[in-house]
Amino acid sequence: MAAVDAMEIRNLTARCAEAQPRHDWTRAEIAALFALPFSDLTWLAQQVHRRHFDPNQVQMSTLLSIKTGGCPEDCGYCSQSAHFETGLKATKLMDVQATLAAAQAAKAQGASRFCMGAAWRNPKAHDLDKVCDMIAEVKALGMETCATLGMLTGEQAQQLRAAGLDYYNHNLDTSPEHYAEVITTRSYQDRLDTLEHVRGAGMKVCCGGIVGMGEAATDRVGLLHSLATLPAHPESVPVNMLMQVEGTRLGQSAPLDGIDFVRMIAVARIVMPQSMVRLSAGRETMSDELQALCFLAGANSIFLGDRLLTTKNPGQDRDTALIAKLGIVPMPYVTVEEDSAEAAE
Ligand code: SAM
Ligand code: DTB
Ligand code: SF4
Repeated sequence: MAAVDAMEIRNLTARCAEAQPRHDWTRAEIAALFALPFSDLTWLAQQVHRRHFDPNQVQMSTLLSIKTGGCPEDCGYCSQSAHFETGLKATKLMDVQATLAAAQAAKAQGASRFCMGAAWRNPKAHDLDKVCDMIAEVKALGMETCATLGMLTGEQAQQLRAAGLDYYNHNLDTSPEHYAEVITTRSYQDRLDTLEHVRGAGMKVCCGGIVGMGEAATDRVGLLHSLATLPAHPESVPVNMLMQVEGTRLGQSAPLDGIDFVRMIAVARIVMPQSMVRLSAGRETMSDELQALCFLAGANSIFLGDRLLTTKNPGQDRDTALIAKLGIVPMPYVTVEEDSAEAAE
Protein backbone atom coordinates (compact mmCIF):
# COMPACT_ATOMS: atom_id res chain seq x y z
CA MET A 1 0.00 0.00 0.00
CA ALA A 2 1.16 3.54 -0.76
CA ALA A 3 3.08 5.39 1.96
CA VAL A 4 1.27 8.16 3.83
CA ASP A 5 2.72 11.68 3.98
CA ALA A 6 3.05 13.85 7.08
CA MET A 7 -0.01 15.94 6.20
CA GLU A 8 -2.18 12.83 5.87
CA ILE A 9 -0.85 11.51 9.19
CA ARG A 10 -1.99 14.78 10.82
CA ASN A 11 -5.42 14.50 9.18
CA LEU A 12 -5.83 10.87 10.24
CA THR A 13 -4.73 11.70 13.78
CA ALA A 14 -7.36 14.43 13.95
CA ARG A 15 -10.07 12.10 12.66
CA CYS A 16 -9.09 9.46 15.21
CA ALA A 17 -9.45 12.02 18.00
CA GLU A 18 -13.14 12.59 17.28
CA ALA A 19 -15.16 11.99 20.43
CA GLN A 20 -17.82 9.70 18.98
CA PRO A 21 -17.08 6.40 17.26
CA ARG A 22 -17.40 6.88 13.52
CA HIS A 23 -19.47 4.71 11.21
CA ASP A 24 -18.49 6.50 8.01
CA TRP A 25 -14.96 5.20 7.60
CA THR A 26 -13.96 4.91 3.96
CA ARG A 27 -11.83 2.13 2.56
CA ALA A 28 -9.27 4.77 1.53
CA GLU A 29 -8.95 6.00 5.13
CA ILE A 30 -8.62 2.47 6.47
CA ALA A 31 -6.01 1.66 3.83
CA ALA A 32 -4.11 4.83 4.81
CA LEU A 33 -4.10 3.70 8.45
CA PHE A 34 -2.64 0.33 7.43
CA ALA A 35 0.04 2.16 5.42
CA LEU A 36 1.23 4.35 8.31
CA PRO A 37 4.76 3.83 9.56
CA PHE A 38 4.54 1.18 12.32
CA SER A 39 5.43 3.63 15.10
CA ASP A 40 2.82 6.15 14.01
CA LEU A 41 0.16 3.47 13.67
CA THR A 42 0.77 1.88 17.07
CA TRP A 43 1.06 5.29 18.76
CA LEU A 44 -2.30 6.30 17.30
CA ALA A 45 -3.83 2.98 18.36
CA GLN A 46 -2.47 3.38 21.87
CA GLN A 47 -3.90 6.87 22.22
CA VAL A 48 -7.32 5.63 21.09
CA HIS A 49 -7.07 2.60 23.39
CA ARG A 50 -6.14 4.67 26.46
CA ARG A 51 -9.02 7.05 25.81
CA HIS A 52 -11.52 4.23 26.29
CA PHE A 53 -9.82 1.48 28.30
CA ASP A 54 -7.33 0.79 31.04
CA PRO A 55 -4.38 -0.40 28.90
CA ASN A 56 -3.31 -2.96 31.51
CA GLN A 57 -6.68 -4.69 31.70
CA VAL A 58 -7.39 -7.66 29.47
CA GLN A 59 -10.65 -9.53 29.45
CA MET A 60 -10.28 -13.28 29.93
CA SER A 61 -12.74 -15.60 28.22
CA THR A 62 -12.99 -19.35 27.91
CA LEU A 63 -14.35 -21.36 25.03
CA LEU A 64 -16.10 -24.71 25.06
CA SER A 65 -17.15 -26.73 22.05
CA ILE A 66 -20.56 -28.00 23.14
CA LYS A 67 -21.14 -29.78 19.81
CA THR A 68 -18.13 -30.72 17.73
CA GLY A 69 -17.70 -31.60 14.06
CA GLY A 70 -19.96 -32.97 11.33
CA CYS A 71 -20.97 -29.47 10.18
CA PRO A 72 -22.70 -29.22 6.79
CA GLU A 73 -21.06 -25.85 5.94
CA ASP A 74 -17.91 -25.71 3.80
CA CYS A 75 -15.91 -22.97 5.57
CA GLY A 76 -12.48 -23.57 4.01
CA TYR A 77 -10.56 -23.03 7.27
CA CYS A 78 -12.62 -25.23 9.57
CA SER A 79 -11.66 -28.53 11.18
CA GLN A 80 -15.35 -29.18 11.87
CA SER A 81 -16.70 -29.07 8.33
CA ALA A 82 -18.00 -32.44 7.05
CA HIS A 83 -16.61 -31.41 3.63
CA PHE A 84 -13.05 -32.12 4.77
CA GLU A 85 -11.21 -35.14 6.09
CA THR A 86 -9.53 -33.68 9.19
CA GLY A 87 -9.60 -36.71 11.48
CA LEU A 88 -11.83 -34.87 13.96
CA LYS A 89 -14.37 -37.01 15.81
CA ALA A 90 -17.91 -35.60 15.66
CA THR A 91 -19.83 -35.48 18.95
CA LYS A 92 -23.42 -34.94 20.03
CA LEU A 93 -24.57 -31.84 21.92
CA MET A 94 -23.14 -31.92 25.46
CA ASP A 95 -25.20 -32.30 28.63
CA VAL A 96 -26.20 -29.24 30.58
CA GLN A 97 -24.44 -30.53 33.72
CA ALA A 98 -21.14 -31.21 31.91
CA THR A 99 -21.25 -27.71 30.40
CA LEU A 100 -21.90 -26.20 33.81
CA ALA A 101 -18.93 -28.09 35.27
CA ALA A 102 -16.68 -26.71 32.50
CA ALA A 103 -17.91 -23.18 33.19
CA GLN A 104 -17.21 -23.59 36.91
CA ALA A 105 -13.66 -24.72 36.13
CA ALA A 106 -13.17 -21.77 33.76
CA LYS A 107 -14.38 -19.36 36.44
CA ALA A 108 -11.96 -20.87 38.96
CA GLN A 109 -9.15 -20.17 36.47
CA GLY A 110 -10.09 -16.48 36.27
CA ALA A 111 -12.37 -16.37 33.21
CA SER A 112 -15.22 -13.87 33.41
CA ARG A 113 -16.84 -14.80 30.10
CA PHE A 114 -17.84 -18.26 28.95
CA CYS A 115 -18.42 -18.89 25.26
CA MET A 116 -20.19 -21.99 23.95
CA GLY A 117 -19.64 -23.01 20.34
CA ALA A 118 -21.55 -25.51 18.24
CA ALA A 119 -20.70 -26.81 14.76
CA TRP A 120 -24.07 -26.06 13.23
CA ARG A 121 -25.24 -24.24 10.13
CA ASN A 122 -28.09 -23.11 12.40
CA PRO A 123 -29.62 -24.52 15.60
CA LYS A 124 -32.64 -26.85 15.55
CA ALA A 125 -35.51 -26.08 17.95
CA HIS A 126 -34.89 -28.88 20.49
CA ASP A 127 -31.13 -28.21 20.51
CA LEU A 128 -31.71 -24.52 21.10
CA ASP A 129 -33.91 -25.30 24.12
CA LYS A 130 -31.03 -27.26 25.63
CA VAL A 131 -28.50 -24.50 24.88
CA CYS A 132 -30.87 -22.05 26.59
CA ASP A 133 -30.77 -24.22 29.72
CA MET A 134 -26.97 -24.14 29.59
CA ILE A 135 -26.97 -20.37 29.24
CA ALA A 136 -29.27 -19.92 32.24
CA GLU A 137 -27.01 -22.15 34.39
CA VAL A 138 -23.77 -20.42 33.35
CA LYS A 139 -25.32 -17.01 33.91
CA ALA A 140 -26.35 -18.10 37.41
CA LEU A 141 -22.62 -18.60 38.16
CA GLY A 142 -22.19 -14.86 37.67
CA MET A 143 -20.36 -15.23 34.35
CA GLU A 144 -20.93 -13.31 31.17
CA THR A 145 -22.35 -15.64 28.51
CA CYS A 146 -21.55 -15.91 24.84
CA ALA A 147 -22.58 -18.44 22.20
CA THR A 148 -21.76 -19.15 18.59
CA LEU A 149 -24.25 -21.53 17.02
CA GLY A 150 -24.42 -20.49 13.36
CA MET A 151 -27.19 -18.56 11.66
CA LEU A 152 -30.18 -17.42 13.73
CA THR A 153 -33.72 -16.30 12.95
CA GLY A 154 -35.11 -13.29 14.81
CA GLU A 155 -37.18 -15.60 17.05
CA GLN A 156 -34.18 -17.76 17.92
CA ALA A 157 -32.19 -14.66 18.84
CA GLN A 158 -35.00 -13.56 21.14
CA GLN A 159 -35.16 -16.98 22.77
CA LEU A 160 -31.42 -16.83 23.50
CA ARG A 161 -31.71 -13.32 24.91
CA ALA A 162 -34.58 -14.40 27.15
CA ALA A 163 -32.38 -17.25 28.48
CA GLY A 164 -29.77 -14.68 29.54
CA LEU A 165 -27.31 -14.67 26.64
CA ASP A 166 -25.15 -11.55 26.70
CA TYR A 167 -23.13 -11.92 23.48
CA TYR A 168 -23.59 -13.75 20.21
CA ASN A 169 -20.51 -14.50 18.12
CA HIS A 170 -21.00 -14.57 14.37
CA ASN A 171 -18.07 -13.54 12.20
CA LEU A 172 -17.99 -11.89 8.80
CA ASP A 173 -14.67 -13.73 8.42
CA THR A 174 -13.22 -11.72 5.50
CA SER A 175 -14.02 -8.98 2.97
CA PRO A 176 -17.17 -9.30 0.82
CA GLU A 177 -14.91 -9.78 -2.25
CA HIS A 178 -12.84 -12.59 -0.78
CA TYR A 179 -15.75 -14.33 0.92
CA ALA A 180 -16.67 -16.74 -1.90
CA GLU A 181 -13.12 -18.08 -1.89
CA VAL A 182 -13.63 -19.13 1.72
CA ILE A 183 -17.29 -20.28 2.04
CA THR A 184 -19.91 -21.16 -0.54
CA THR A 185 -22.73 -22.60 1.58
CA ARG A 186 -23.89 -19.30 3.10
CA SER A 187 -23.57 -15.74 1.87
CA TYR A 188 -22.19 -12.54 3.34
CA GLN A 189 -25.76 -11.25 3.41
CA ASP A 190 -26.85 -14.33 5.45
CA ARG A 191 -24.26 -13.34 8.03
CA LEU A 192 -25.37 -9.71 8.07
CA ASP A 193 -28.98 -10.87 8.53
CA THR A 194 -28.01 -12.95 11.59
CA LEU A 195 -26.14 -9.98 13.05
CA GLU A 196 -29.26 -7.86 12.59
CA HIS A 197 -31.39 -10.47 14.38
CA VAL A 198 -28.90 -10.54 17.28
CA ARG A 199 -29.00 -6.75 17.55
CA GLY A 200 -32.76 -6.72 17.21
CA ALA A 201 -33.06 -9.07 20.20
CA GLY A 202 -30.96 -6.67 22.31
CA MET A 203 -27.83 -8.81 22.60
CA LYS A 204 -24.26 -7.63 22.26
CA VAL A 205 -22.52 -8.56 19.04
CA CYS A 206 -19.18 -10.35 18.82
CA CYS A 207 -18.08 -10.19 15.21
CA GLY A 208 -14.71 -10.26 13.51
CA GLY A 209 -12.80 -12.43 11.12
CA ILE A 210 -9.76 -14.47 10.20
CA VAL A 211 -6.51 -13.36 8.62
CA GLY A 212 -3.79 -15.49 7.08
CA MET A 213 -6.16 -17.24 4.68
CA GLY A 214 -4.27 -16.08 1.61
CA GLU A 215 -6.30 -12.88 1.42
CA ALA A 216 -4.89 -9.70 -0.11
CA ALA A 217 -4.06 -6.68 2.05
CA THR A 218 -7.13 -4.99 0.52
CA ASP A 219 -9.29 -7.81 1.95
CA ARG A 220 -8.11 -6.98 5.46
CA VAL A 221 -9.09 -3.37 4.71
CA GLY A 222 -12.45 -4.64 3.38
CA LEU A 223 -13.18 -6.75 6.47
CA LEU A 224 -12.50 -3.86 8.87
CA HIS A 225 -14.52 -1.54 6.64
CA SER A 226 -17.52 -3.92 6.77
CA LEU A 227 -17.28 -4.13 10.57
CA ALA A 228 -16.67 -0.44 11.23
CA THR A 229 -19.56 0.69 9.01
CA LEU A 230 -22.18 -1.56 10.64
CA PRO A 231 -25.02 0.52 12.16
CA ALA A 232 -23.46 -0.19 15.58
CA HIS A 233 -19.90 -1.43 16.06
CA PRO A 234 -19.70 -4.98 17.42
CA GLU A 235 -18.98 -4.72 21.16
CA SER A 236 -16.40 -7.44 20.66
CA VAL A 237 -14.18 -7.93 17.59
CA PRO A 238 -12.28 -11.22 17.43
CA VAL A 239 -9.23 -11.11 15.20
CA ASN A 240 -8.26 -14.71 14.46
CA MET A 241 -4.99 -15.78 12.89
CA LEU A 242 -5.80 -18.84 10.80
CA MET A 243 -5.11 -22.07 12.66
CA GLN A 244 -3.91 -24.22 9.79
CA VAL A 245 -5.81 -27.48 9.92
CA GLU A 246 -4.57 -30.33 7.77
CA GLY A 247 -7.19 -31.58 5.35
CA THR A 248 -9.08 -28.27 5.09
CA ARG A 249 -9.08 -26.29 1.84
CA LEU A 250 -7.07 -23.45 3.43
CA GLY A 251 -4.81 -25.62 5.56
CA GLN A 252 -1.74 -24.78 3.47
CA SER A 253 -2.21 -20.99 3.29
CA ALA A 254 0.92 -18.87 3.55
CA PRO A 255 1.11 -17.61 7.16
CA LEU A 256 0.54 -13.89 7.69
CA ASP A 257 3.59 -11.89 8.76
CA GLY A 258 3.47 -11.02 12.48
CA ILE A 259 3.87 -7.28 11.91
CA ASP A 260 0.95 -7.34 9.45
CA PHE A 261 -1.09 -9.09 12.14
CA VAL A 262 -0.25 -6.32 14.64
CA ARG A 263 -1.29 -3.74 12.04
CA MET A 264 -4.66 -5.52 11.75
CA ILE A 265 -5.14 -5.27 15.53
CA ALA A 266 -4.08 -1.60 15.59
CA VAL A 267 -6.39 -0.56 12.77
CA ALA A 268 -9.29 -2.51 14.34
CA ARG A 269 -8.65 -0.62 17.60
CA ILE A 270 -8.63 2.76 15.84
CA VAL A 271 -11.73 2.29 13.68
CA MET A 272 -13.80 0.67 16.48
CA PRO A 273 -12.46 2.55 19.51
CA GLN A 274 -14.95 1.35 22.10
CA SER A 275 -14.99 -2.34 21.12
CA MET A 276 -13.14 -5.13 22.85
CA VAL A 277 -10.53 -6.22 20.31
CA ARG A 278 -9.94 -9.89 20.90
CA LEU A 279 -6.64 -11.55 20.14
CA SER A 280 -8.33 -14.87 19.36
CA ALA A 281 -7.09 -17.92 17.46
CA GLY A 282 -3.38 -18.10 16.70
CA ARG A 283 -1.76 -17.28 20.05
CA GLU A 284 -0.43 -20.83 20.27
CA THR A 285 2.21 -20.12 17.64
CA MET A 286 2.86 -16.48 18.60
CA SER A 287 5.88 -15.48 20.66
CA ASP A 288 5.39 -13.55 23.89
CA GLU A 289 6.89 -10.55 22.09
CA LEU A 290 4.34 -10.69 19.27
CA GLN A 291 1.47 -10.98 21.75
CA ALA A 292 2.90 -8.05 23.72
CA LEU A 293 2.88 -5.97 20.52
CA CYS A 294 -0.76 -6.93 19.99
CA PHE A 295 -1.64 -5.67 23.49
CA LEU A 296 0.32 -2.47 22.82
CA ALA A 297 -1.66 -2.06 19.59
CA GLY A 298 -4.94 -2.23 21.50
CA ALA A 299 -5.95 -5.87 21.86
CA ASN A 300 -7.71 -6.27 25.21
CA SER A 301 -9.32 -9.68 25.27
CA ILE A 302 -8.01 -13.25 24.99
CA PHE A 303 -9.17 -16.83 25.33
CA LEU A 304 -7.69 -18.76 28.23
CA GLY A 305 -7.19 -22.53 28.35
CA ASP A 306 -5.22 -25.06 26.37
CA ARG A 307 -7.94 -25.46 23.73
CA LEU A 308 -10.01 -23.11 21.61
CA LEU A 309 -12.83 -25.14 20.05
CA THR A 310 -10.82 -27.92 18.44
CA THR A 311 -7.33 -26.42 18.11
CA LYS A 312 -4.58 -25.52 20.55
CA ASN A 313 -4.27 -22.44 22.75
CA PRO A 314 -1.28 -21.58 24.99
CA GLY A 315 -2.73 -22.97 28.25
CA GLN A 316 -2.53 -21.85 31.84
CA ASP A 317 1.20 -22.06 32.57
CA ARG A 318 2.30 -20.03 29.56
CA ASP A 319 -0.48 -17.48 29.99
CA THR A 320 0.10 -17.04 33.72
CA ALA A 321 3.76 -16.29 32.95
CA LEU A 322 2.89 -13.88 30.12
CA ILE A 323 0.28 -12.05 32.18
CA ALA A 324 2.77 -11.65 35.05
CA LYS A 325 5.58 -10.46 32.74
CA LEU A 326 3.39 -7.81 31.15
CA GLY A 327 1.65 -6.70 34.36
CA ILE A 328 -1.74 -7.46 32.85
CA VAL A 329 -4.74 -7.54 35.16
CA PRO A 330 -7.98 -9.38 34.33
CA MET A 331 -10.74 -6.99 33.34
CA PRO A 332 -13.49 -7.06 35.96
CA TYR A 333 -16.82 -8.33 34.73
CA VAL A 334 -19.43 -5.60 34.57
CA THR A 335 -22.87 -7.15 34.16
CA VAL A 336 -24.99 -6.05 31.21
CA GLU A 337 -27.48 -4.67 33.72
CA GLU A 338 -24.82 -2.59 35.56
CA ASP A 339 -23.48 -1.42 32.21
CA SER A 340 -26.92 -0.24 31.03
CA ALA A 341 -27.53 1.49 34.38
CA GLU A 342 -24.20 3.34 34.03
CA ALA A 343 -25.02 4.37 30.47
CA ALA A 344 -28.38 5.76 31.63
CA GLU A 345 -26.82 7.98 34.34
N1 SAM B 1 -20.60 -22.92 13.50
C1 SAM B 1 -20.72 -21.61 13.95
C2 SAM B 1 -20.44 -20.59 12.87
O1 SAM B 1 -19.51 -20.78 12.10
O2 SAM B 1 -21.18 -19.60 12.78
C3 SAM B 1 -19.91 -21.29 15.16
C4 SAM B 1 -18.52 -21.88 15.40
S1 SAM B 1 -17.23 -21.32 14.31
C5 SAM B 1 -15.97 -22.45 14.67
C6 SAM B 1 -16.72 -19.76 14.97
C7 SAM B 1 -15.66 -19.00 14.24
O3 SAM B 1 -14.39 -19.54 14.53
C8 SAM B 1 -15.70 -18.96 12.74
O4 SAM B 1 -16.59 -18.02 12.25
C9 SAM B 1 -14.28 -18.58 12.38
O5 SAM B 1 -14.16 -17.18 12.23
C10 SAM B 1 -13.47 -19.08 13.56
N2 SAM B 1 -12.61 -20.19 13.16
C11 SAM B 1 -13.00 -21.44 12.83
N3 SAM B 1 -11.97 -22.20 12.46
C12 SAM B 1 -10.87 -21.43 12.53
C13 SAM B 1 -9.49 -21.64 12.26
N4 SAM B 1 -9.04 -22.79 11.79
N5 SAM B 1 -8.63 -20.62 12.46
C14 SAM B 1 -9.09 -19.43 12.92
N6 SAM B 1 -10.38 -19.17 13.18
C15 SAM B 1 -11.27 -20.14 12.99
C1 DTB C 1 -13.86 -16.54 17.15
O1 DTB C 1 -13.87 -15.59 16.34
N1 DTB C 1 -12.80 -17.25 17.48
C2 DTB C 1 -13.16 -18.32 18.39
C3 DTB C 1 -14.62 -17.94 18.75
N2 DTB C 1 -14.92 -16.94 17.80
C4 DTB C 1 -15.64 -18.97 18.80
C5 DTB C 1 -13.03 -19.65 17.74
C6 DTB C 1 -11.71 -19.91 17.17
C7 DTB C 1 -11.74 -21.31 16.68
C8 DTB C 1 -10.41 -21.74 16.19
C9 DTB C 1 -10.45 -23.08 15.56
C10 DTB C 1 -10.82 -24.20 16.47
O2 DTB C 1 -10.35 -24.27 17.63
O3 DTB C 1 -11.55 -25.08 16.01
FE1 SF4 D 1 -19.48 -25.18 10.51
FE2 SF4 D 1 -18.92 -22.98 11.89
FE3 SF4 D 1 -16.95 -24.61 11.04
FE4 SF4 D 1 -18.29 -23.15 9.28
S1 SF4 D 1 -16.99 -22.36 10.94
S2 SF4 D 1 -17.79 -25.31 9.07
S3 SF4 D 1 -20.33 -23.15 10.15
S4 SF4 D 1 -18.51 -25.07 12.51
